[in-house]
Amino acid sequence: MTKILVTGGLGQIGSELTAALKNQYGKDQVVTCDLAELSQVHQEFHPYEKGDVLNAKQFQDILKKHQITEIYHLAAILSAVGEQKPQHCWKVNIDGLYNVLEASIECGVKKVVCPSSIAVFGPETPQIKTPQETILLPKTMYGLTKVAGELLCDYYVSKFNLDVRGLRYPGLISYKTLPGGGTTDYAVEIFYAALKGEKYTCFLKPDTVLPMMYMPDAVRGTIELAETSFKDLKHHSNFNFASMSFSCQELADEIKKHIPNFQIEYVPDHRQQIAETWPQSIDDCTARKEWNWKPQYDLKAMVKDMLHNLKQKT
Ligand code: NAD
Ligand code: AKB
Repeated sequence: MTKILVTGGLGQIGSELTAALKNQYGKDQVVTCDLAELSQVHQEFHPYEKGDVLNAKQFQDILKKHQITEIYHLAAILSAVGEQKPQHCWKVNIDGLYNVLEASIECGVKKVVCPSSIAVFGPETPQIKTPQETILLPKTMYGLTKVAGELLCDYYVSKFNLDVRGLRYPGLISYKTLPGGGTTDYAVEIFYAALKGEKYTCFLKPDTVLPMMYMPDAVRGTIELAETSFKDLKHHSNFNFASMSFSCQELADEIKKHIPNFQIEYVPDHRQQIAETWPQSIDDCTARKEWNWKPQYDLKAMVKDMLHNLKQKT
């Protein structure tokens, strides 16, 4: 029987992926793991284990206790925080991943899903319709942990026959949990300000274009990749994954169609430099071919749905 562990399960993606996996596999079949104390964690995330992926022994004990067969490994440090704390970013994203992969072999885990990011690309990469196979020369600590992470995951596939899969997520937009310190976080924060009637100060320039995706597409795509037969996959840990691209100005203009008084100003900070090293759009034809990936939300549909759901929440 499938028994799933979601590391980093209280984060922006984990909090939504956990719910989707519980719907699919059963409430008790999905264990959430994160740094928070059990007493601080809402019932919807139970069964829950407080666990640090840097503690290899503790992590193995969790796998054994729950007889885990699949892991969605989401515990990580994102790009903006990673530039503030590069050593910690390396530790969590590389040592943490290594512990998860080693523990998976030791404890007989059958499948590991581990996200990568568009942060694997750098300024030398073609920025428009970035191909699947291309130059990977990131300039951030986060980006280089993601390149090394992809290579490490693929090594465990070929060397140890461990089934490891991963996608290069673009910036993800969601209403349930706030993002955890990335360069694309503006595309979530902007909605909160707009609905509060506040002027939003955007930390990127108005014409900065980045690849983005709405969370329902990201969650569905992740589960679809996880459920594809291993024999149908030629790639494993590094699928380009895309749906929409827009500039900060284009997002603000779309929000203004619903909230005409919405105001925005642009005060670029250190995150502008990171954004400028990333692609503007992604070619995901390999994901479309190998596991039939197809997004459902474009900018217009995403903005309408975000505003609708955030209004219910606030
Ligand atoms: P997040 O920051 O929202 O959540 C990460 C979670 O990991 C947090 O809840 C945090 O408490 C936990 N964590 C941190 N250090 C830990 C440790 N040592 N042990 C256990 N847990 C720890 O991140 P997210 O946005 O949900 O990202 C999940 C994955 O997806 C990451 O690998 C990230 O690089 C990738 N990704 C996310 C995006 C995005 O836009 N959200 C885009 C590209 C890739
Ligand atoms: C970040 O901005 O760090 C993430 C990512 C694209 O990996 N959202």
